[in-house]
Amino acid sequence: MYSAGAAASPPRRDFISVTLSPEEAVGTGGYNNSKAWRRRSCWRKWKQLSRLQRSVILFLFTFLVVCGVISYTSLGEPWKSLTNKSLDDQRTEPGIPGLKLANPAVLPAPKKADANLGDYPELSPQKPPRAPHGRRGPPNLQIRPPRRDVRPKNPPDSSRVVEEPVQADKEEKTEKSVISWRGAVIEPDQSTEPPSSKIKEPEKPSSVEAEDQKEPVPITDRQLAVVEAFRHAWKGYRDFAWGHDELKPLSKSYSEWFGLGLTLIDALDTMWILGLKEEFEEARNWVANNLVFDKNVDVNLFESTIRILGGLLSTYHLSGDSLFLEKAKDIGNRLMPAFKTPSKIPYSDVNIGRGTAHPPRWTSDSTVAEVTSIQLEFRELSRLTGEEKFQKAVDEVMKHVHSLSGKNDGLVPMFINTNSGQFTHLGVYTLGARADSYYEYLLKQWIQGGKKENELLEDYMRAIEGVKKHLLQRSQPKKLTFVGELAHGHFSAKMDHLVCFLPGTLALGAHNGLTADHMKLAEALIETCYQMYAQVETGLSPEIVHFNLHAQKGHKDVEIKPADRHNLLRPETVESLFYMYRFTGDKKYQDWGWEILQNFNKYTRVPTVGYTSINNVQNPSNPEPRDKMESFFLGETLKYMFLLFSDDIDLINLDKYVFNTEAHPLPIWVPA
Ligand code: DMJ
Repeated sequence: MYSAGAAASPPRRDFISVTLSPEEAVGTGGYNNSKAWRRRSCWRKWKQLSRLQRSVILFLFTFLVVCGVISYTSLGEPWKSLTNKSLDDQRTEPGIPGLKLANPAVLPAPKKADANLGDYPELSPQKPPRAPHGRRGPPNLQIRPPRRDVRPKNPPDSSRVVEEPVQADKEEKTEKSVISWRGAVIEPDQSTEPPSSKIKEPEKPSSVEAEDQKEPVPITDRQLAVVEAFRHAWKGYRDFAWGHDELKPLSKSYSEWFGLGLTLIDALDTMWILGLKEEFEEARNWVANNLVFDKNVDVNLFESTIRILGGLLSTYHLSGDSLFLEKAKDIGNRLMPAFKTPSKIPYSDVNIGRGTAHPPRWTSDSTVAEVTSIQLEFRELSRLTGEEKFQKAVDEVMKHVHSLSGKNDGLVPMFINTNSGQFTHLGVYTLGARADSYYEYLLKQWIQGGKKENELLEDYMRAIEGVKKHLLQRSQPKKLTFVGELAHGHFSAKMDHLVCFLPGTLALGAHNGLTADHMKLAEALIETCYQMYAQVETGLSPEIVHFNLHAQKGHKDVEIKPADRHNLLRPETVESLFYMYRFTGDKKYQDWGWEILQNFNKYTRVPTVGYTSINNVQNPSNPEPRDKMESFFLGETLKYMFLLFSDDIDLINLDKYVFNTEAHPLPIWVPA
């Protein structure tokens, strides 16, 4: 036993006194390392420290704890991902021991042009409906490319390796799936749910929901040139045709078709997109104070749907102004009598004041394109109002046409009888006038509805196969791929300018996951449509061209008949250029559009005001102005030009909106 300090000595602060109890002394109890002993011993030692010493120790301890917490939180994430990564690295393909998913699989090659339709999962019967009608909002894309991929400089080869690791259960599905031009697939079970006919809740406009919050993309010089062209056209309309259907720019007057301010309504959303606020406000006031549908006037169901109903709906979505929805409801209701026919295939004309409808005087037929290209608008009207009757009427037309015989590998005749509901004038097939937008709306309805309505996709895929089989040919000498016509088994090398909607539609399908060869065909066809301008003396396309199938000295690919050499300021080529630029980023499409705009300025611009259709695209010294500016020049042609020259993919994002056939963007629905 010993003491390390005298008990009677005065307390000193510069040394530590340790007193051992007898049990603690060596030799009495031996070495004791019990927990209780250690705890007591530490506590005693702590108490024997001076206040300064304790403070220093406490400070150091606290400092170490704080450092530890900070370093744990900052290392946490990398640590977690490191852990996950190593787990992923170790994960193997089920059923294939040892095969690591880190090695991406190669997808099967795209289907050939004559691929059996049974290969497409979309063509299998639909599952029963699961949920009510889709709501508006961001798209539900099966294949949503990352932003950086939206505009690849070089569209990838269809057989390229998929960059993302393949999911465990993908392999079997890819065999049955349609392969996109980006090498992605459409899953069979994602395309099986038809829309419900039950529409309950009215919807809000798309502008009300959050748009992407981002810096505005600066407007380009070419876009400014489009704004200038629009202003020039609009000034003519405003000064000489205000509130009437069309401007006659040479005579500085107007023409009426329905007497409903067609140009003004068609141009509303273009002004919104171009940022022409003042012009928009003035036009809005006219709609508020002067647009009256209670008129004893016959209107064409198709034209008033795509231009007026479509224009009002898209303007409602862009502006959020309920005035436009009220007007859309009004015209929509007034068009409904057209569907009161024995077959439910609508009549071509409706008296919107009297509530009566009728076919043209000389026939009880309607045009196939007309009765099948009103669906996007009526379906959207149902979704917005909650009234199912609009959608029911147009869906019935599609179902009926789907079930009809008389198609040729998916290609439809041009007429349908409103009494019998059967196709008439069988044996003639075209992608031009009277049939064109039937094909366009098959794809666009499928996109609008969230890619669930299998019958629409089935009909679209079949029709494109039919085009490839019966209507595609190559011209001489440039070997341009074009879409001709078939009449009772005879091929005609005639192509309407209207057919130039097709490259854009094919590209849109490819963007939404359809087969890679649709994109290839789109690239070939847009080149042809451009040549329909470039090979002509004014650099403007005629209404119709005939292609040379055999090389002849001194002949170009494109021949023009005297009756076909007019140009109505139509949009189809510019429309397709817009899609092609959006999806490929290839600047040549912008350059082609720029050439076309300059030629419109050169040969169709009336120096004082407005633009005019012309009679002769082959005569640069006198293109013979027609004295009429079509409403679609402002509604479509200039809008697509403006969008073509933009590098902002969110300026009408094609994953959120689908354009109707008059270039009015409508929202893509989200599945419930
Ligand atoms: C427009 O009214 C529409 O684009 C329609 O689908 C076809 N005709 C004109 C434009 O050319």
